[in-house]
Order: sequence, then C-alpha cells, then structure tokens
Amino acid sequence: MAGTVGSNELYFDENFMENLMSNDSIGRFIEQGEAFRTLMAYYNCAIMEVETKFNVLNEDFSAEYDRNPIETVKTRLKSPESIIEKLQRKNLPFSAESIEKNLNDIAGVRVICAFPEDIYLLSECILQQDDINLIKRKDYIAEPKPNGYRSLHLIVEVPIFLHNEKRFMKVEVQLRTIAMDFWASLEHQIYYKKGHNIDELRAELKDCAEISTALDLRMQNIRARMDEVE
Ligand code: 0O2
Repeated sequence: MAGTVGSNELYFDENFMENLMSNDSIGRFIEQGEAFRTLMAYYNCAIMEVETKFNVLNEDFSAEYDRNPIETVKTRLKSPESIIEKLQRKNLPFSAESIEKNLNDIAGVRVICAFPEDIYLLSECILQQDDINLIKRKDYIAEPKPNGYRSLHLIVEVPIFLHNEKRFMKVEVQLRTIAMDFWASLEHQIYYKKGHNIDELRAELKDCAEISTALDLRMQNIRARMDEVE
C-alpha cells in the first residue's frame, strides 16, 4: 500500500504542490481542500470502526478459546499523492465526490494472522455483522496473483455516526498471514526497482511465495495436531 501504514497523517511536499498547481484540473481539486479534508476525516472514522471490530473479535477469541487469531492490525489513509495518481491513471474527475464514488481503497485496514484458517474465520465473523456490507471480495489466497501475491481482500461499507447523520464509508480490508505480509513487503519494494537482474529477483520471489505457502500450511497443520493432543 502506498502511504504510511499505521500513520494517518496527510502530507503535501512543497515541490509536489507547485507541480500540481500548474495543472488546471488538479489545481481545482486542491481548491476543494475543505471537502477533501472532511472526506478524509470520515474515512479516518471508518478505519477506527473497522479496526475496533477486529480488536473486539481478537479479545473475544482470546477470552473464549484462549488464543488470538490476530497478530497485528495496521491501518492507513491513502496519501493525497496516491489518490491523485490513481484518479489520473483511471481518468477520473478530481473531486471529493469522485473519490468517494470511484475509489475503494482510501481507507485501508490490514489484518495480519499467524495461520491461513484464521483469515477465513475472521472474514466470516466480520461479514456476518449486521452493520457491514460487503462490496467486493478478492481471494488471492485461493487464487494467487501470477507473481505469487497472496491475501484476502474485502471492500466493505461501514456506518460512521456523525453528530447529525449516519454515513456509510468504504474500507479496504486486507487479511494475510505473517509470511504473506513479509513476502508482500519485499515484493512491493522490488516492484519499483529497475535493473539488469530484476527478472532473476522476481523469479526468486515467486519461488519464495511457494515456500511461504508451504510453510503456512505446515504451521497450520502443526497447530491442528497440537489441538488434537489437547
Ligand atoms: P497502495 O495503496 O499503494 O498499496 P482497484 O480495485 O482498482 O482499487 P486493484 O489493483 O484491482 O485496484 O486492487 P487489488 O488487486 O485488490 O489490490 C489492491 C492492493 O492490494 C494494492 O494497493 C496493494 O496494497 C495490494 N496488492 C495487490 N497486488 C499486489 C502485489 O502483486 N504485490 C503487493 N506487494 N501488493 C499487492 P495499490 O493499488 O498498490 O495501492
């Protein structure tokens, strides 16, 4: 994910702003500052709602079964730079309205689990909550991307309760294991790199994806056998 995972600050670089203002349509977008800031505040609220839901589930499993299905929850608000880049790439209008209508990943919550089966357990639990609407589900664990990327992606809509209204906001939830997260972090760095040995590195990463899949399954199997013993 672009933007800083775990930090919800909005940040504009000075040169970046100058370049932006020289482009008419983007300039108009920036002029919409107030609407943009309000929208980002709403997404921030939605992130808090979804993060809390996962923390509650983790507490519940801990109290009931004496185990935590979640290792970590990371959150991020997409940076203005990434939002503008995505609107441009998709040839979409630069406005707060357009962002809300067309982009699904402004608010991001990443849930890291130790075992693959916990991913599906948590996904089921969150989706059966009556204030959550599922918009889109992509299972890159059942069907990994050609480069080896694995994760379960959910686009959900969650209500936020403001002083005078209830608003539904979209949040992208990525669920993955520690191994999948480790792999994706390195792959994300390589994605932006160029160089003569890049194909070799990508092939090696693909190999690592297969090893990490096997490791996830073996670890899950060990846990299942430990549960049997207990
Ligand atoms: P960011 O925020 O910089 O991470 P769309 O549905 O149009 O929003 P897309 O690409 O169809 O976009 O969505 P998809 O496939 O669900 O992927 C969305 C996010 O998943 C990406 O965000 C990444 O965070 C992650 N992701 C998807 N594929 C890969 C991959 O091959 N490697 C890694 N490391 N991460 C991946 P973005 O769009 O990159 O933006």
